[in-house]
Amino acid sequence: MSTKGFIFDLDGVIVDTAKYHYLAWQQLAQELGISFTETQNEELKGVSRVRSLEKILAWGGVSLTEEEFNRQLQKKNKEYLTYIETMSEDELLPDVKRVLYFLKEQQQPLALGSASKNARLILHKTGLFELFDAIVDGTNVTKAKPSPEVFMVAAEQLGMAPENCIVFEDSLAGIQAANTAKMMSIGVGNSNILQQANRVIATFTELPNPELEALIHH
Ligand code: B16
Ligand code: MG
Repeated sequence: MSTKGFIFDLDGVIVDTAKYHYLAWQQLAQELGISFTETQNEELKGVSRVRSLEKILAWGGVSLTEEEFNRQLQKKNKEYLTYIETMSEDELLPDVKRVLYFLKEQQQPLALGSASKNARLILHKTGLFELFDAIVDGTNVTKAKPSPEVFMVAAEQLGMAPENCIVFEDSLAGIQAANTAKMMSIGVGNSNILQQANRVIATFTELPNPELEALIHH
């Protein structure tokens, strides 16, 4: 039996939480008198919470004491969690459920590789938690993407060699992380942004079951 380790990013691949991150960061930016656009929000995709705040402050030319910085981080997450609280499986991106259940049926090991510290909560809310054999998130790793750490730890937890892992990612930093880890990278989203990926799909709808089978036997 052929086996691959399938590693999924969370935000932008399984669910679209970027819109909630944006709303929460926007509220914070407004309170600090920083204007912050949706284009700038693109640059925060796949970026850790701490690094995101550093970037927003730099855009606004604002500096904060360490205490205030941490207070703002907590406030942002509290606001973000108010959106996550009402999430359900209705918010899964197109065909995510089909892909995960098909791979599970084919006895393929599944891992999550996300920068988010809220990943487990989101998986519970969307009913996917039990499907994953390994969950590696912002609470488990020290180096952010494009470091390959998150995906290397995921492969290790699955007991799979990196060359036999396939990563689904929506951010350029995540694609670079997968490439550095010597894994197959599949970009989910805009092919202009994700040019460095081995392959790009707009959504999982472009990956019907026979193609998933082909990836398993690749
Ligand atoms: P949290 P991913 C990332 O998730 C998001 O893309 C990014 O915008 C966010 O800042 C980061 O998680 C940290 O999230 O504040 O929940 O810890 O794409 O790596 O799944
Ligand atoms: Mg992402």
